[in-house]
Amino acid sequence: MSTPVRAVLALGSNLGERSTTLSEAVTELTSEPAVRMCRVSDIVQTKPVGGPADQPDFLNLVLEVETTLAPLQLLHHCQAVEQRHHRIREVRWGPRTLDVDIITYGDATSDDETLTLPHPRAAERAFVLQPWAWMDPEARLGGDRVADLAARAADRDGLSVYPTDGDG
Ligand code: A4P
Ligand code: MG
Repeated sequence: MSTPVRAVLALGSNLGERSTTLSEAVTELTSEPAVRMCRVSDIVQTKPVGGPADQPDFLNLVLEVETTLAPLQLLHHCQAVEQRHHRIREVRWGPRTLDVDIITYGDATSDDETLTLPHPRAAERAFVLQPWAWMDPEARLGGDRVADLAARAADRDGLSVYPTDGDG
């Protein structure tokens, strides 16, 4: 049995029943016996970064897990959960029912385009950094405090906490 590794996942949705999709995805991601839930952030509503100008706002959250899956096994698990939500992805950075990205996998680093670690754009995105910093005020990414990166991110003003009794 391999030693469990802490990984941080970022989830986003801007089509359909967004908050329901996110909470089902958290359940599905952590129902796999090799993936144990550690912490989950609040849901934030965020202005789209990149992609078509007129796409709807996103809901985003961050999930910390402990896993014995290897990095590529974890990526395939995340992609299987995306597929269960009939993800539509016609345009890069365009609207999607569910996006699951691996932000960090322990201290692993990789330039492989199939799985780049840490996620190459996470350090500049408040929609990942801010919920992560609220969930884990001590979190660090590439030597920086995640909270500091969040405060500097260009999209930080487009973000608000989404009420948990929201209708999706
Ligand atoms: N891939 C490489 N590294 C990773 C990783 N660390 N985690 C590869 C997950 N996947 C990784 O991703 C394309 C390929 O990236 C995959 O085949 C995988 O092998 P994708 O999820 O299929 O496509 P995508 O999401 O359209 O593209 P991309 O480049 O991953 O987009 P991003 O960077 O994830 O950005 N604005 C707001 N407010 N909220 C959002 O959630 N999301 C995006 C997507 C843009 N703007 C957003 C949001
Ligand atoms: Mg993605």
